[in-house]
Amino acid sequence: MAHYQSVSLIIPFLLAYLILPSLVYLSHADPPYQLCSEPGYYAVNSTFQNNFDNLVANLSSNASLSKFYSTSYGNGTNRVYGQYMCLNYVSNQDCRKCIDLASQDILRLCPNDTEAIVWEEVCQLRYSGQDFIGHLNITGNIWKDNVMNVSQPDQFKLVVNTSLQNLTKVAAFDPLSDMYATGAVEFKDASASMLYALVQCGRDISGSDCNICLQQAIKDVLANCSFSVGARILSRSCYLRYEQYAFYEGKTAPEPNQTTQGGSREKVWLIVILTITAVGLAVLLVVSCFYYLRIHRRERRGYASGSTSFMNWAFQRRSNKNVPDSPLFDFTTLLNATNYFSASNKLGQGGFGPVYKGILGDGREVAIKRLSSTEQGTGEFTNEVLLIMKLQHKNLVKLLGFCVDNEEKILVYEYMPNGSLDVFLFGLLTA
Ligand SMILES: *[C@@H]1O[C@H](CO)[C@@H](O)[C@H](O)[C@H]1NC(C)=O
Ligand SMILES: *[C@@H]1O[C@H](CO)[C@@H](O)[C@H](O)[C@H]1NC(C)=O
Ligand SMILES: *[C@@H]1O[C@H](CO)[C@@H](O)[C@H](O)[C@H]1NC(C)=O
Ligand SMILES: *[C@@H]1O[C@H](CO)[C@@H](O)[C@H](O)[C@H]1NC(C)=O
Ligand SMILES: *[C@@H]1O[C@H](CO)[C@@H](O)[C@H](O)[C@H]1NC(C)=O
Ligand SMILES: *[C@@H]1O[C@H](CO)[C@@H](O)[C@H](O)[C@H]1NC(C)=O
Ligand SMILES: *[C@@H]1O[C@H](CO)[C@@H](O)[C@H](O)[C@H]1NC(C)=O
Ligand SMILES: *[C@@H]1O[C@H](CO)[C@@H](O)[C@H](O)[C@H]1NC(C)=O
Ligand SMILES: *[C@@H]1O[C@H](CO)[C@@H](O)[C@H](O)[C@H]1NC(C)=O
Ligand SMILES: *[C@@H]1O[C@H](CO)[C@@H](O)[C@H](O)[C@H]1NC(C)=O
Ligand SMILES: CC(=O)N[C@H]1CO[C@H](CO)[C@@H](O)[C@@H]1O
Repeated sequence: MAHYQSVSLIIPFLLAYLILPSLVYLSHADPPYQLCSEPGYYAVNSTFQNNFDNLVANLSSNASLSKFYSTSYGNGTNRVYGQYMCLNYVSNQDCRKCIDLASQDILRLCPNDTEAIVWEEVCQLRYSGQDFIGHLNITGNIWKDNVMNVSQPDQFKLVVNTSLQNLTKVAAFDPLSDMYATGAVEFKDASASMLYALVQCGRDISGSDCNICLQQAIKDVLANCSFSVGARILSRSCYLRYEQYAFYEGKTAPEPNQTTQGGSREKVWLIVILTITAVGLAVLLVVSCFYYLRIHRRERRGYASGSTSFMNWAFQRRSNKNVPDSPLFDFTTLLNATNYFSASNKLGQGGFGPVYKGILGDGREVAIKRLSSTEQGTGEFTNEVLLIMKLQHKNLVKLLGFCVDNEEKILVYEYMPNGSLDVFLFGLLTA
């Protein structure tokens, strides 16, 4: 019977894996966002296009060196001006990745435009045939907010305002700030206890222009996003964001309540479709589990009976740390493998937590998923992971093991440089 119990335990786990990332995705703003110039296209194979291509390559190559850079390329009327800004908290390596992504998105979203700007999760990229460098332009800001609302909007608005005003003062007028400031203040709400905010200005504008830019952004955010638990303002020369979790420390959004109300019809349909798909997949999995277990039991008939239950297997594996392929990793090993979960090792953000690249002591490359929060108890978690490891298929990304240490629950996968279908299915890397 232990087999059947284990199988039934795995279903909610898999369902959570399949459905939750999609819900998280739907309840948050999802970049890229863009502003493209209305008139004005450059011709194919023109000097402008050639200059644009060079400019973007130049900006991109600089993104691994600094968080902010402006430059231009070409002469006369075909000169193209460009600028990028990465949020200060990201590593140079992630900045480079973000600008590379933005370079592709800006071409895709604003094809042949003589002027455009694109905002990604942690960076923005901008170019124009006009010289905008050092010139403030606060028109046409974009705001994005979370669909979830706070429970005390008036108090929240007040705290958001003072917090952002405080940070703006630092970013605009403290010469040591690099035109960047973050801060956290206490704010008790139904679903959270803190407010985390970030402001940043382009380093080409003056402190007083930075102040003007952020004041406009604060005005926009208070006028348009006052009920949201999180929001961001995308402006040409500055950026503003607040959340109820420490996003600038690499923290991820807490899981939303599954009883989330509101949202458009489209979203409801999406959730319905995703749920049906997930249930279908789960049923398929259960059927294959039963099939597998039946075959497996038949194979075992000739062997000693009684001690073959899954729980026993798990226990034996757990109690024998010298077994070379032990699935248990200790936390210190994983800390060393990921350079203390450094931002530069981060591969991406999954629905259940960030994923890091790690190198084990023996040189093996692994992908390490640090679950941000699970309701499961340690024993339950351990059994489910061991079952998944037993059931996994050759063609899926291999789960090598896991680690449970106090609050930490970590999954260790084989490293696949280019990702694959199950990476998406199991929410390993997708956000
Ligand atoms: C642009 O240039 C490429 C190579 O120089 C050429 O193959 C292509 O036909 C040109 N396209 C147009 C529309 O002129
Ligand atoms: C990168 O930026 C530095 C200044 O920050 C500049 O000297 C250098 O030329 C830039 N490199 C490229 C490839 O644009
Ligand atoms: C811009 O003009 C300078 C001097 O006139 C020339 O050396 C340079 O190659 C030109 N650059 C481009 C991209 O056309
Ligand atoms: C943009 O350029 C591509 C070729 O690079 C061309 O096929 C397309 O028609 C152009 N689009 C516009 C809106 O000019
Ligand atoms: C700001 O940028 C927009 C779009 O490029 C432009 O239409 C507008 O004239 C600019 N405003 C100022 C004050 O430069
Ligand atoms: C949040 O509040 C706004 C304004 O009252 C409302 O339009 C929106 O439906 C609310 N969203 C949720 C998820 O309750
Ligand atoms: C935010 O605070 C500033 C300065 O403290 C104040 O002038 C402004 O009116 C406040 N905005 C809102 C919407 O409360
Ligand atoms: C803003 O700054 C003032 C003075 O430094 C401080 O007393 C206050 O607690 C800060 N408020 C917030 C919300 O950060
Ligand atoms: C989420 O659910 C918990 C209990 O399940 C409830 O106390 C809390 O108010 C909910 N939060 C929101 C934002 O709806
Ligand atoms: C925010 O709201 C104000 C007034 O409610 C509106 O004038 C402004 O255009 C909005 N800002 C953005 C960026 O949509
Ligand atoms: C990578 C790249 O395109 N670099 C170019 C940046 O701009 C300078 C001139 O300003 C070129 O010489 C580089 O080749």
